[in-house]
Amino acid sequence: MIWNEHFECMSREQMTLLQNERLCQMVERVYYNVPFYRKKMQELGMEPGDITGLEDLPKLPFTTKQDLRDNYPFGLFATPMEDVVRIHASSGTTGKPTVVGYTRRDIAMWSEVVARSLSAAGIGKKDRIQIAYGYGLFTGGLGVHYGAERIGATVIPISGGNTAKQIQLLQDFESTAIALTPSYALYLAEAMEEMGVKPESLKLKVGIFGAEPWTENMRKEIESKLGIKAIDIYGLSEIIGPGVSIECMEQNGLHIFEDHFIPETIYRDTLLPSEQGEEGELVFTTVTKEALPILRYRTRDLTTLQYDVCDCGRTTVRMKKCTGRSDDMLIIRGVNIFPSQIESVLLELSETKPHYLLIVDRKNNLDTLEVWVEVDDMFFSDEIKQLEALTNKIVNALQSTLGIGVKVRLVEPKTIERSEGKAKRVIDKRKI
Ligand code: DLL
Repeated sequence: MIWNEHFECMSREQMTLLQNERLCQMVERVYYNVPFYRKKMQELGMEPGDITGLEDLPKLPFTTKQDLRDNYPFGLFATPMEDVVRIHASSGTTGKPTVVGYTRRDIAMWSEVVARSLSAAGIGKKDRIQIAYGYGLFTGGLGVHYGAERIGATVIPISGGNTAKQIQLLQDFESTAIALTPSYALYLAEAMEEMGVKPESLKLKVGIFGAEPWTENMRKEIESKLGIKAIDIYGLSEIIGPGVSIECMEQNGLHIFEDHFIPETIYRDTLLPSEQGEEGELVFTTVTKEALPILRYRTRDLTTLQYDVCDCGRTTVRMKKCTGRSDDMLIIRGVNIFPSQIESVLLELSETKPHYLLIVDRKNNLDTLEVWVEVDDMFFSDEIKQLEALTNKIVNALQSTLGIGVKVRLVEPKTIERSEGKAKRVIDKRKI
Protein backbone atom coordinates (compact mmCIF):
# COMPACT_ATOMS: atom_id res chain seq x y z
CA MET A 1 0.00 0.00 0.00
CA ILE A 2 1.53 3.27 -1.08
CA TRP A 3 -0.20 6.27 0.45
CA ASN A 4 1.17 8.97 -1.82
CA GLU A 5 2.60 7.43 -4.94
CA HIS A 6 3.48 10.77 -6.48
CA PHE A 7 5.97 11.73 -3.78
CA GLU A 8 7.06 8.25 -2.73
CA CYS A 9 7.84 6.93 -6.21
CA MET A 10 9.25 9.90 -8.13
CA SER A 11 12.42 9.58 -10.14
CA ARG A 12 15.66 10.82 -8.59
CA GLU A 13 15.72 13.70 -11.10
CA GLN A 14 12.21 14.82 -10.15
CA MET A 15 13.01 14.54 -6.45
CA THR A 16 16.17 16.58 -6.87
CA LEU A 17 14.28 19.33 -8.71
CA LEU A 18 11.64 19.40 -5.99
CA GLN A 19 14.23 19.48 -3.21
CA ASN A 20 16.22 22.22 -4.96
CA GLU A 21 13.17 24.41 -5.23
CA ARG A 22 11.96 23.77 -1.68
CA LEU A 23 15.41 24.20 -0.19
CA CYS A 24 15.89 27.63 -1.78
CA GLN A 25 12.50 28.80 -0.53
CA MET A 26 13.23 27.48 2.92
CA VAL A 27 16.62 29.18 3.17
CA GLU A 28 15.05 32.48 2.21
CA ARG A 29 12.31 31.98 4.79
CA VAL A 30 14.64 31.29 7.69
CA TYR A 31 16.99 34.10 6.68
CA TYR A 32 14.22 36.67 6.86
CA ASN A 33 12.22 35.20 9.75
CA VAL A 34 14.68 33.66 12.20
CA PRO A 35 17.34 36.06 13.54
CA PHE A 36 19.41 33.08 14.74
CA TYR A 37 19.82 31.75 11.19
CA ARG A 38 20.31 35.19 9.66
CA LYS A 39 23.16 35.81 12.08
CA LYS A 40 24.70 32.39 11.45
CA MET A 41 24.54 32.85 7.69
CA GLN A 42 25.92 36.38 7.89
CA GLU A 43 28.82 35.13 9.98
CA LEU A 44 29.58 32.73 7.12
CA GLY A 45 29.28 35.60 4.64
CA MET A 46 26.21 34.04 3.04
CA GLU A 47 22.98 35.34 1.61
CA PRO A 48 19.94 33.30 0.57
CA GLY A 49 20.85 33.75 -3.12
CA ASP A 50 24.08 31.79 -2.55
CA ILE A 51 22.04 28.63 -2.17
CA THR A 52 20.82 27.43 -5.54
CA GLY A 53 20.16 23.77 -4.78
CA LEU A 54 21.17 20.58 -3.05
CA GLU A 55 24.83 20.86 -3.99
CA ASP A 56 25.04 24.00 -1.82
CA LEU A 57 23.59 22.25 1.24
CA PRO A 58 27.01 21.60 2.84
CA LYS A 59 27.64 25.37 2.86
CA LEU A 60 24.80 25.96 5.28
CA PRO A 61 25.37 26.08 9.04
CA PHE A 62 24.44 23.18 11.30
CA THR A 63 21.80 23.32 14.03
CA THR A 64 22.28 21.40 17.28
CA LYS A 65 20.16 20.53 20.29
CA GLN A 66 22.17 23.13 22.20
CA ASP A 67 20.99 25.81 19.74
CA LEU A 68 17.39 24.93 20.55
CA ARG A 69 18.16 25.02 24.26
CA ASP A 70 19.94 28.37 23.97
CA ASN A 71 16.84 29.78 22.30
CA TYR A 72 14.42 28.21 24.78
CA PRO A 73 11.47 28.12 24.51
CA PHE A 74 10.34 29.68 21.22
CA GLY A 75 13.38 31.61 19.97
CA LEU A 76 13.83 29.63 16.73
CA PHE A 77 10.19 29.80 15.66
CA ALA A 78 9.70 31.35 12.24
CA THR A 79 6.01 32.20 12.59
CA PRO A 80 4.14 34.41 15.05
CA MET A 81 2.91 32.46 18.09
CA GLU A 82 -0.69 33.04 17.05
CA ASP A 83 -0.08 30.73 14.08
CA VAL A 84 1.33 27.97 16.29
CA VAL A 85 -1.40 25.45 17.09
CA ARG A 86 0.64 22.82 18.97
CA ILE A 87 3.73 22.57 21.13
CA HIS A 88 5.67 19.42 21.93
CA ALA A 89 8.87 19.01 23.90
CA SER A 90 11.54 16.43 24.28
CA SER A 91 12.59 15.95 27.86
CA GLY A 92 16.25 15.04 27.51
CA THR A 93 18.20 13.85 30.49
CA THR A 94 19.77 17.12 31.51
CA GLY A 95 18.90 20.78 31.27
CA LYS A 96 15.92 22.42 29.69
CA PRO A 97 13.62 20.52 27.37
CA THR A 98 13.79 21.08 23.63
CA VAL A 99 10.60 22.82 22.58
CA VAL A 100 9.10 22.41 19.12
CA GLY A 101 6.06 24.07 17.53
CA TYR A 102 3.65 23.33 14.70
CA THR A 103 1.33 25.45 12.57
CA ARG A 104 -1.90 23.97 11.25
CA ARG A 105 -0.10 23.13 8.00
CA ASP A 106 2.74 21.49 9.91
CA ILE A 107 0.22 19.24 11.65
CA ALA A 108 -1.30 18.36 8.28
CA MET A 109 2.14 17.55 6.85
CA TRP A 110 2.98 15.46 9.93
CA SER A 111 -0.28 13.53 9.61
CA GLU A 112 0.55 12.94 5.94
CA VAL A 113 4.01 11.49 6.65
CA VAL A 114 2.65 9.29 9.44
CA ALA A 115 -0.18 8.17 7.13
CA ARG A 116 2.48 7.24 4.57
CA SER A 117 4.42 5.45 7.31
CA LEU A 118 1.50 3.37 8.51
CA SER A 119 0.54 2.50 4.95
CA ALA A 120 4.10 1.32 4.30
CA ALA A 121 3.70 -0.96 7.32
CA GLY A 122 0.58 -2.43 5.76
CA ILE A 123 -1.87 -0.62 8.04
CA GLY A 124 -5.07 0.65 6.46
CA LYS A 125 -8.63 1.72 7.05
CA LYS A 126 -9.74 -1.66 8.31
CA ASP A 127 -7.12 -1.80 11.02
CA ARG A 128 -7.52 -1.02 14.69
CA ILE A 129 -4.40 0.56 16.01
CA GLN A 130 -3.59 0.67 19.69
CA ILE A 131 -1.33 3.63 20.34
CA ALA A 132 0.80 2.84 23.36
CA TYR A 133 3.33 5.65 22.91
CA GLY A 134 2.96 8.30 25.57
CA TYR A 135 0.49 11.09 24.83
CA GLY A 136 1.51 14.55 25.99
CA LEU A 137 4.57 16.62 25.30
CA PHE A 138 6.28 13.55 23.79
CA THR A 139 5.58 13.43 20.04
CA GLY A 140 5.00 9.65 19.90
CA GLY A 141 1.35 9.39 20.96
CA LEU A 142 -0.27 12.34 19.21
CA GLY A 143 2.02 12.05 16.19
CA VAL A 144 0.98 8.50 15.38
CA HIS A 145 -2.61 9.30 16.37
CA TYR A 146 -3.16 11.97 13.72
CA GLY A 147 -1.59 9.88 10.97
CA ALA A 148 -3.67 6.84 11.92
CA GLU A 149 -6.88 8.91 11.80
CA ARG A 150 -5.78 10.32 8.45
CA ILE A 151 -5.76 6.82 6.92
CA GLY A 152 -9.11 6.12 8.52
CA ALA A 153 -7.92 3.36 10.84
CA THR A 154 -9.73 2.90 14.15
CA VAL A 155 -7.56 4.59 16.74
CA ILE A 156 -7.30 3.30 20.30
CA PRO A 157 -5.48 6.11 22.16
CA ILE A 158 -4.51 4.23 25.31
CA SER A 159 -1.08 5.95 25.71
CA GLY A 160 1.88 4.28 27.45
CA GLY A 161 1.76 2.18 30.60
CA ASN A 162 -1.18 0.42 32.23
CA THR A 163 0.04 -2.90 30.92
CA ALA A 164 -2.81 -5.12 32.10
CA LYS A 165 -5.28 -2.77 30.41
CA GLN A 166 -3.21 -2.83 27.22
CA ILE A 167 -3.58 -6.60 27.13
CA GLN A 168 -7.27 -6.46 27.91
CA LEU A 169 -7.88 -4.03 25.03
CA LEU A 170 -5.76 -6.12 22.66
CA GLN A 171 -8.19 -8.93 23.45
CA ASP A 172 -11.50 -7.09 23.71
CA PHE A 173 -11.06 -4.49 20.96
CA GLU A 174 -9.25 -6.97 18.71
CA SER A 175 -6.50 -4.49 17.84
CA THR A 176 -4.68 -5.48 14.67
CA ALA A 177 -1.78 -3.05 15.04
CA ILE A 178 0.10 -1.56 17.97
CA ALA A 179 2.55 1.32 18.23
CA LEU A 180 5.01 1.44 21.13
CA THR A 181 8.69 1.40 22.00
CA PRO A 182 10.52 -1.90 21.47
CA SER A 183 11.45 -2.06 25.16
CA TYR A 184 7.82 -1.63 26.18
CA ALA A 185 6.87 -4.33 23.67
CA LEU A 186 9.14 -6.77 25.51
CA TYR A 187 7.52 -5.89 28.79
CA LEU A 188 4.09 -6.33 27.24
CA ALA A 189 5.08 -9.74 25.85
CA GLU A 190 6.34 -10.79 29.26
CA ALA A 191 3.14 -9.66 30.96
CA MET A 192 1.07 -11.54 28.39
CA GLU A 193 3.01 -14.68 29.07
CA GLU A 194 2.41 -14.32 32.80
CA MET A 195 -1.30 -13.77 32.29
CA GLY A 196 -1.42 -16.83 30.05
CA VAL A 197 -2.48 -14.82 27.00
CA LYS A 198 -1.24 -16.55 23.87
CA PRO A 199 -0.30 -14.31 20.92
CA GLU A 200 -2.24 -16.65 18.61
CA SER A 201 -5.40 -15.74 20.50
CA LEU A 202 -5.04 -12.09 19.45
CA LYS A 203 -5.76 -10.38 16.12
CA LEU A 204 -2.51 -8.41 16.30
CA LYS A 205 -0.49 -8.62 13.08
CA VAL A 206 1.90 -5.68 13.03
CA GLY A 207 3.75 -3.42 15.45
CA ILE A 208 5.25 0.01 14.80
CA PHE A 209 8.34 0.28 16.95
CA GLY A 210 10.62 3.25 17.45
CA ALA A 211 11.71 6.15 19.64
CA GLU A 212 14.81 4.22 20.76
CA PRO A 213 17.49 2.07 19.15
CA TRP A 214 16.83 -1.66 18.83
CA THR A 215 18.80 -4.41 17.14
CA GLU A 216 17.85 -7.04 14.57
CA ASN A 217 18.05 -9.62 17.35
CA MET A 218 15.56 -7.61 19.36
CA ARG A 219 13.30 -7.59 16.30
CA LYS A 220 13.44 -11.39 16.12
CA GLU A 221 12.63 -11.61 19.83
CA ILE A 222 9.62 -9.30 19.54
CA GLU A 223 8.33 -10.89 16.34
CA SER A 224 8.44 -14.36 17.83
CA LYS A 225 7.06 -13.41 21.25
CA LEU A 226 4.16 -11.37 19.92
CA GLY A 227 3.66 -13.31 16.70
CA ILE A 228 3.67 -10.15 14.58
CA LYS A 229 5.73 -8.30 12.00
CA ALA A 230 7.86 -5.66 13.75
CA ILE A 231 8.35 -2.50 11.70
CA ASP A 232 10.88 0.17 12.56
CA ILE A 233 9.69 3.80 12.61
CA TYR A 234 12.12 6.63 13.12
CA GLY A 235 11.76 10.28 13.94
CA LEU A 236 12.75 13.07 16.25
CA SER A 237 10.91 16.01 17.74
CA GLU A 238 13.18 18.63 16.21
CA ILE A 239 12.37 17.44 12.69
CA ILE A 240 8.68 16.59 13.22
CA GLY A 241 8.31 13.57 15.55
CA PRO A 242 7.59 10.00 14.39
CA GLY A 243 7.26 9.70 10.62
CA VAL A 244 10.60 11.01 9.37
CA SER A 245 11.20 7.51 8.00
CA ILE A 246 9.83 3.99 8.23
CA GLU A 247 10.49 0.49 6.97
CA CYS A 248 8.18 -0.97 4.38
CA MET A 249 7.18 -4.64 4.44
CA GLU A 250 10.57 -5.53 2.90
CA GLN A 251 12.17 -4.53 6.24
CA ASN A 252 15.27 -3.47 4.40
CA GLY A 253 16.07 0.08 5.51
CA LEU A 254 13.79 2.95 6.44
CA HIS A 255 12.29 5.10 3.67
CA ILE A 256 12.87 8.78 4.37
CA PHE A 257 10.11 11.18 3.36
CA GLU A 258 12.63 13.31 1.58
CA ASP A 259 10.17 15.64 -0.10
CA HIS A 260 9.91 17.15 3.42
CA PHE A 261 13.16 16.19 5.16
CA ILE A 262 16.43 16.23 3.22
CA PRO A 263 18.94 13.81 4.74
CA GLU A 264 22.73 13.94 4.67
CA THR A 265 25.31 11.90 6.52
CA ILE A 266 28.51 13.50 7.75
CA TYR A 267 31.76 12.22 9.21
CA ARG A 268 31.80 12.98 12.89
CA ASP A 269 35.38 14.18 12.97
CA THR A 270 35.50 16.46 9.93
CA LEU A 271 31.75 17.18 9.69
CA LEU A 272 32.11 16.80 5.92
CA PRO A 273 29.53 14.85 3.90
CA SER A 274 30.34 11.13 4.02
CA GLU A 275 30.91 9.15 0.83
CA GLN A 276 27.86 7.38 -0.55
CA GLY A 277 27.43 4.05 1.18
CA GLU A 278 29.51 5.03 4.19
CA GLU A 279 28.18 5.38 7.71
CA GLY A 280 27.91 8.84 9.18
CA GLU A 281 25.94 11.04 11.51
CA LEU A 282 22.50 11.73 10.13
CA VAL A 283 21.69 15.38 9.43
CA PHE A 284 18.27 16.67 8.35
CA THR A 285 17.06 19.88 6.75
CA THR A 286 13.31 20.42 6.83
CA VAL A 287 12.03 22.05 3.64
CA THR A 288 8.32 22.48 4.25
CA LYS A 289 7.97 23.12 7.96
CA GLU A 290 6.53 26.49 8.93
CA ALA A 291 6.73 27.02 12.69
CA LEU A 292 10.14 25.50 13.30
CA PRO A 293 12.11 25.14 10.08
CA ILE A 294 15.51 23.61 10.76
CA LEU A 295 18.71 23.79 8.75
CA ARG A 296 21.05 20.81 8.89
CA TYR A 297 20.04 19.41 12.26
CA ARG A 298 22.70 17.13 13.71
CA THR A 299 20.69 14.17 15.00
CA ARG A 300 23.69 12.30 16.52
CA ASP A 301 22.13 9.14 15.10
CA LEU A 302 24.47 6.98 13.06
CA THR A 303 23.40 5.37 9.82
CA THR A 304 24.13 4.79 6.13
CA LEU A 305 21.97 6.13 3.29
CA GLN A 306 20.99 3.78 0.47
CA TYR A 307 19.84 5.26 -2.84
CA ASP A 308 18.94 2.06 -4.73
CA VAL A 309 15.27 1.49 -5.49
CA CYS A 310 13.46 -0.75 -3.03
CA ASP A 311 11.51 -3.82 -4.11
CA CYS A 312 8.36 -2.21 -2.73
CA GLY A 313 8.45 0.34 -5.55
CA ARG A 314 9.29 3.38 -3.44
CA THR A 315 12.18 5.37 -4.82
CA THR A 316 12.90 7.40 -1.69
CA VAL A 317 16.30 7.14 -0.09
CA ARG A 318 16.51 4.65 2.77
CA MET A 319 18.50 4.84 5.99
CA LYS A 320 19.87 1.67 7.57
CA LYS A 321 18.36 0.74 10.91
CA CYS A 322 19.92 3.08 13.48
CA THR A 323 21.42 1.04 16.21
CA GLY A 324 23.24 3.77 18.05
CA ARG A 325 23.79 7.42 18.64
CA SER A 326 27.23 8.96 18.73
CA ASP A 327 26.51 10.17 22.26
CA ASP A 328 25.45 6.66 23.39
CA MET A 329 28.89 5.39 22.56
CA LEU A 330 30.75 4.29 25.66
CA ILE A 331 34.48 4.65 25.71
CA ILE A 332 35.76 1.94 28.00
CA ARG A 333 39.51 1.94 28.51
CA GLY A 334 39.84 3.62 25.13
CA VAL A 335 37.64 1.13 23.27
CA ASN A 336 34.45 2.38 21.64
CA ILE A 337 31.43 0.31 22.57
CA PHE A 338 27.80 0.71 21.56
CA PRO A 339 25.12 -0.70 23.84
CA SER A 340 23.55 -2.28 20.73
CA GLN A 341 26.61 -4.53 20.32
CA ILE A 342 26.02 -5.89 23.80
CA GLU A 343 22.28 -6.28 23.19
CA SER A 344 23.01 -8.27 20.08
CA VAL A 345 25.29 -10.70 21.92
CA LEU A 346 22.92 -11.16 24.87
CA LEU A 347 19.97 -11.87 22.62
CA GLU A 348 21.84 -14.65 20.85
CA LEU A 349 21.92 -16.65 24.08
CA SER A 350 19.00 -18.81 25.05
CA GLU A 351 19.75 -18.79 28.77
CA THR A 352 19.29 -15.06 29.23
CA LYS A 353 16.29 -12.78 28.94
CA PRO A 354 16.30 -9.64 26.81
CA HIS A 355 16.50 -7.43 29.89
CA TYR A 356 19.87 -5.94 30.67
CA LEU A 357 21.57 -2.95 32.23
CA LEU A 358 25.06 -1.58 31.65
CA ILE A 359 26.86 -0.02 34.56
CA VAL A 360 29.91 2.04 33.79
CA ASP A 361 32.24 3.26 36.49
CA ARG A 362 35.81 4.32 37.04
CA LYS A 363 37.88 2.59 39.69
CA ASN A 364 41.50 3.55 40.34
CA ASN A 365 41.47 5.60 37.14
CA LEU A 366 40.35 2.58 35.14
CA ASP A 367 36.99 2.39 33.38
CA THR A 368 34.87 -0.59 34.25
CA LEU A 369 31.80 -1.98 32.54
CA GLU A 370 29.47 -4.35 34.31
CA VAL A 371 26.73 -6.04 32.33
CA TRP A 372 23.71 -7.07 34.35
CA VAL A 373 21.52 -9.56 32.61
CA GLU A 374 18.48 -11.51 33.70
CA VAL A 375 18.65 -15.27 33.54
CA ASP A 376 15.72 -17.23 32.25
CA ASP A 377 13.79 -18.96 35.03
CA MET A 378 14.59 -22.32 33.46
CA PHE A 379 18.29 -21.73 33.79
CA PHE A 380 18.32 -19.97 37.11
CA SER A 381 19.76 -22.49 39.47
CA ASP A 382 21.14 -22.55 42.97
CA GLU A 383 24.10 -24.42 41.70
CA ILE A 384 26.99 -22.04 41.80
CA LYS A 385 28.93 -24.08 39.28
CA GLN A 386 26.21 -23.78 36.66
CA LEU A 387 25.86 -20.06 37.16
CA GLU A 388 29.62 -19.67 36.95
CA ALA A 389 29.69 -21.58 33.70
CA LEU A 390 26.97 -19.36 32.25
CA THR A 391 28.74 -16.20 33.43
CA ASN A 392 31.93 -17.36 31.72
CA LYS A 393 30.06 -18.14 28.53
CA ILE A 394 28.63 -14.59 28.43
CA VAL A 395 31.96 -13.00 29.36
CA ASN A 396 33.65 -14.86 26.50
CA ALA A 397 30.92 -14.02 23.99
CA LEU A 398 31.15 -10.33 24.93
CA GLN A 399 34.93 -10.34 24.91
CA SER A 400 35.05 -11.71 21.38
CA THR A 401 32.63 -9.06 20.09
CA LEU A 402 33.84 -6.06 22.05
CA GLY A 403 37.53 -6.84 22.25
CA ILE A 404 37.74 -6.03 25.93
CA GLY A 405 36.92 -7.89 29.11
CA VAL A 406 33.76 -6.86 30.95
CA LYS A 407 32.19 -8.06 34.18
CA VAL A 408 28.93 -9.94 33.95
CA ARG A 409 26.42 -10.18 36.75
CA LEU A 410 23.56 -12.64 36.38
CA VAL A 411 20.43 -11.41 38.06
CA GLU A 412 17.11 -13.05 38.79
CA PRO A 413 14.19 -12.52 36.47
CA LYS A 414 12.39 -9.18 37.08
CA THR A 415 15.35 -7.53 38.80
CA ILE A 416 15.86 -4.96 36.06
CA GLU A 417 13.33 -2.19 35.85
CA ARG A 418 10.88 -2.57 32.96
CA SER A 419 10.27 0.29 30.55
CA GLU A 420 6.92 1.70 29.48
CA GLY A 421 8.55 4.21 27.14
CA LYS A 422 12.16 4.81 26.24
CA ALA A 423 14.36 2.36 28.12
CA LYS A 424 17.31 3.54 30.14
CA ARG A 425 19.89 0.82 29.77
CA VAL A 426 23.10 2.57 30.74
CA ILE A 427 24.08 3.98 34.11
CA ASP A 428 27.31 5.88 33.76
CA LYS A 429 28.55 6.53 37.26
CA ARG A 430 31.53 8.41 35.87
CA LYS A 431 29.14 11.24 35.05
CA ILE A 432 27.35 11.35 38.39
O1 DLL B 1 11.34 9.55 19.82
C1 DLL B 1 9.95 10.42 18.06
C2 DLL B 1 9.39 9.07 17.83
C3 DLL B 1 8.27 8.66 18.51
C4 DLL B 1 9.96 8.22 16.90
C5 DLL B 1 7.72 7.42 18.27
C6 DLL B 1 9.42 6.98 16.64
C7 DLL B 1 8.32 6.59 17.33
P1 DLL B 1 12.50 12.23 20.43
O2 DLL B 1 11.95 11.98 21.77
O3 DLL B 1 12.84 13.64 20.06
O4 DLL B 1 11.49 11.77 19.32
O5 DLL B 1 13.77 11.32 20.27
C8 DLL B 1 14.46 11.25 19.05
O6 DLL B 1 15.11 8.96 19.44
O7 DLL B 1 17.26 11.10 17.58
C9 DLL B 1 16.93 8.72 17.99
O8 DLL B 1 18.11 8.79 18.76
C10 DLL B 1 15.87 7.97 18.77
N1 DLL B 1 15.00 7.23 17.87
C11 DLL B 1 13.77 7.53 17.44
N2 DLL B 1 13.30 6.54 16.64
C12 DLL B 1 14.28 5.61 16.53
C13 DLL B 1 14.42 4.37 15.85
C14 DLL B 1 10.99 10.51 19.16
N3 DLL B 1 13.45 3.85 15.13
C15 DLL B 1 15.60 10.26 19.13
N4 DLL B 1 15.61 3.72 15.99
C16 DLL B 1 16.31 10.10 17.82
C17 DLL B 1 16.61 4.21 16.71
C18 DLL B 1 15.37 6.06 17.31
N5 DLL B 1 16.53 5.37 17.39
